[in-house]
Amino acid sequence: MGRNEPGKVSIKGKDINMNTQSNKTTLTAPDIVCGGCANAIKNAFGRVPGVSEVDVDVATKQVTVGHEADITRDQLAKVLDDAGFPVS
Ligand SMILES: [Cu+2]
Repeated sequence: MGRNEPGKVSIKGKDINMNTQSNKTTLTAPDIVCGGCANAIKNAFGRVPGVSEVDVDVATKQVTVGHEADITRDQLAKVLDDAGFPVS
């Protein structure tokens, strides 16, 4: 009891992590058709500083990116675009 978790504060009952300010953005790219596409997209985002996680759902053609708060949706869309998967 009484153990403090560094960086965690509670505001009005909601736990907020002050260490990693991260956002999640979901983008849809209709050209995602198979696991190869998913791997290519994961590799592309793996080279982007500030991106912490990437989840690609081939069935729904959705890419969910965990990233630092100062990365915009447009920047993420450009990464997908450059990898050959234009965002709808
Ligand atoms: Cu593919």
